[in-house]
Parts: sequence; structure tokens; C-alpha cells
Amino acid sequence: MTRLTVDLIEDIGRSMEKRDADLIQKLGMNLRDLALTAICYDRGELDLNNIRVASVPVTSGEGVITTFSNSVCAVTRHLGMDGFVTVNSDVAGFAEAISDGADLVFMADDDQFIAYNVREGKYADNTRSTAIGYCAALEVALGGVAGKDVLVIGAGRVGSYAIKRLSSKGANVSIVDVDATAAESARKRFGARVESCPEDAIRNATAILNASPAIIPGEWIAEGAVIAAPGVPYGFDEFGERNARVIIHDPLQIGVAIMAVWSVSYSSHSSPMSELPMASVEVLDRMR
Ligand code: 2YJ
Repeated sequence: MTRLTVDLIEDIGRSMEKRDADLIQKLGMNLRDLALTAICYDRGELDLNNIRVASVPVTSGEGVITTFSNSVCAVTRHLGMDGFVTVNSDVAGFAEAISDGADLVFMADDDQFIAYNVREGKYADNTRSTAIGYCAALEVALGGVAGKDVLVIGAGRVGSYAIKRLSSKGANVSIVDVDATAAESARKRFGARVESCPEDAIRNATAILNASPAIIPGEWIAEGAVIAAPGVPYGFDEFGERNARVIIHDPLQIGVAIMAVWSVSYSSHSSPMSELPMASVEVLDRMR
């Protein structure tokens, strides 16, 4: 899994209005409405305003990424939540979050990133939330995916869940992955078609979900293609941007917004996604 870097996220706190403007221009809705749409709420239906949200810095593995917790906090505050970053890190930070009345606790190490719903004892994970958010963005941009061809680039954790979700919504999903084993595993699990030539597959694609870190040559992008791109780093050049009708990408904001709304939804009696079990570590392990 790609580890985020400071340069990718350091501006998030200062650029939430810009993030909204970009989404409104591309999808006709802001980040909050995209998250609510993805989690199946009507836009005014879920009240985020009184939700207290802690972001806890975690030092394990490669350590704290400067600005990571602040960026997560900035996204939750932008959604209207009462976000704060704990002074302490790790277990002391978690204890502080609970003592300070947090309803949700965000925390990430190098492998897992979760939004824990304290009241419900359940969490939303970043992998599935990112897939859900970008699948929703693709659906909004395409006016639905049922019966449409969608190419998923990368059958890793986010890509696999996106394949599953797009297939369940009636899309005709095909896959490219440099790792033939990952592509084959996705084919077996979800019945998606594996494309043997990435260049041909991308050149012929009108709808793409790029969940890989690959840099895609701009001339491969078909004119008018609609692209949802959770993959980090961003894989498109100016030529690709000119050819595509729309490319939706950010390093963190969409995933965090979905985590927040999804995790909150577990406290709502009318949770539209309550039929979905929360991810467990076992589930995530199988998705690798
Ligand atoms: O608390 C901190 O500052 C660090 N422990 C954050 C670590 C962030 N984790 C990652 O970058 C992982 N690769 C997961 C990120 C998922 C983003 N889609």
C-alpha cells in the first residue's frame, strides 16, 4: 500500500473550499454531498454537526506523517463535524479522544486507516471507503454504471472492492493489473474480464477507475473518458487531462469523507448501509 507523503497532503487544510469547487464543477456536488450520496443518504438527511471527531497521530511503523492528522481533522471540520487532533499519540491519544468525548476516532498506521465509532464499537476502513467514494463519483459522472463498460486499473485492495461494487451495480467490469495473479484472483472472485494488453484496454476505455500507482501515458486516454482515480500518486499528465472529460482525484479527502459519513451512519437507526458488515482485519487480509 502506498504511504502518503507530506507534499501530497500538506495543503489539504487550506484548500477544502477549492476541493469543493473542483467537485462541484466535475460532479455537480460538493464533498459532503458526494459522501452522503455514496452512503445512500439524501443530502440533508444525516446531521453531522454535533459529531465530535478525534484524529489521533500514530507513531508505529514509519511514524507520524507531519500534517496527516491535521489534514484528516480539516476534512471532518469541513463536513461540519466537531473535529480535533489529540495532543497525545497512540494509545494515550486514543484515551485522550475517549476522555474528550469523541464519537469517532480516526487513526492510521502504515497498513490500516480506520474511523472508529465509539458508541457502536464499529469502524469504517479507508480501503473500502475510498472504493465506495470513487465508485460513487464515477456513477455520478456517468449518470449510472448499470450496463456500462468500466475498466478498473489495479486489482489491489481498493481496486478489488471497486470491482465488486461496480459489478454489483450492473457495470461490465474489466481489469488490468501488472500482477497477473492479482488480476486472476479478481476474475475468479468477481467474474470480471481480465484484459491482456493494458495499452489497448486503456485506449478503448470510456470509463476508468484507476486504483493503481501507475503513470498512464496521456495519449492512451480516449477522448471524453470519465476517470475516477483514487490511486496515489496521481497518474495522469496534461495530455491525459485534455483527452478525458473528467478526472476525479485527491490524495485523502474523498476517502476520509466517506469514512466519516459511513462511520456516523452506524449510529443512525435508518442506516442505509447497515446491511453491510463492517470490515474486519480478516476481510482486509483476504483482499490483498
Ligand atoms: O499518524 C500518522 O501520521 C501516520 N501513522 C499516518 C500513516 C498514514 N497511513 C498511510 O499512508 C497508509 N498507507 C494508509 C493510507 C490510506 C490512504 N488511502
